[in-house]
Amino acid sequence: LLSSTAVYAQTPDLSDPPEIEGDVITEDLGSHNIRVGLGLAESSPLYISTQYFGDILSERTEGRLTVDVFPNSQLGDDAQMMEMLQTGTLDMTIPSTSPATSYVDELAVFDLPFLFPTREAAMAVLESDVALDLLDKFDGTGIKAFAYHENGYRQLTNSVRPVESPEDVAGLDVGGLTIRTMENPVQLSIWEALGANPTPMAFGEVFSAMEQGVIDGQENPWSTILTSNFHEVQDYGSETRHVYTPFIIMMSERTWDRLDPAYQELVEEAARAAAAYEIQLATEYDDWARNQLEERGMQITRLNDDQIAAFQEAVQPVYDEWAPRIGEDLVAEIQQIVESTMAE
Ligand code: KDG
Repeated sequence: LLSSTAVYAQTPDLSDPPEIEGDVITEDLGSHNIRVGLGLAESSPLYISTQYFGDILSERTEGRLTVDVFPNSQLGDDAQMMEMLQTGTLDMTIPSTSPATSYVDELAVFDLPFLFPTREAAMAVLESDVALDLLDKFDGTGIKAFAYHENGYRQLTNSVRPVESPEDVAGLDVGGLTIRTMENPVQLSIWEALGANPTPMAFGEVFSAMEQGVIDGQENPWSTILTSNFHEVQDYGSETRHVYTPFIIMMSERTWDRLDPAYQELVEEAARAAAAYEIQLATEYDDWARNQLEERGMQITRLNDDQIAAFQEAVQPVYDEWAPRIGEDLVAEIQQIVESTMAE
């Protein structure tokens, strides 16, 4: 396992982790090694911030709490790792909200396309009581959810053709692109509405499915596309920004129950600090990753407002179908927060 300093050195343009502050717990309240499984790679902002989470715990407990991070879906995919939290065979994971909707239906609000016109709007929502209350809904599932991280704006890549419009996705005469989606019904609806052949699949299988030509493309933030080396098997990218989904940092209730209350408090605090740091890293990483991808040969299409509007219009049926199921009130509350940031 790489140390956080070594990990950090891989991406020189990113901010250093904030100074670790707060009291050190000198009393021996037991020793625990916390295993965290991630889907993403070592160079991802998520991995770097999870190392920072571990550094906080270890520094503030004189090494009695330690964290080992297992990246690259090596312990399982998001769905499997959440099940492992329930059974207590894994301590922590940080999945996308999309597969977590099988525990908390309402999290599907984040799957709605073009919900956040700006990152500021997304931040205002993630910090709001409306969003934080959704984390409490994990109560009773065997999982304890602490905070949102940023996954970010998702962009489309494929190996077949440049995409500037929904018609390019649907491929009118030649047939729709086969696009891997996250395992979530709203994501499926989005790509159906765009005329693609959507194929839900766990993240860990995406690279080889693209390499073998089982799928034409996928969609993820630039940082994930870069750190998972998708550019090696994808020639075209489009800056669609069609969905903004967060990650959730979560722990097995069984692990949580074994921790002394003072450690529990520290874990919660460290999770929030790691989330804040990750959001900063992810924001910094986004443009940098896109430029890196271009330097490495990916042809990236920027879309103007009219082109984005065409995608927005094409996915309108997704709102009609899903807003009532997710809850009209919740969707409206989130949209209100978004609008309040746009009015400023
Ligand atoms: O650890 C996070 C990943 O497992 C996953 O959630 C990444 O956005 C993702 C995807 O496309 O599945």
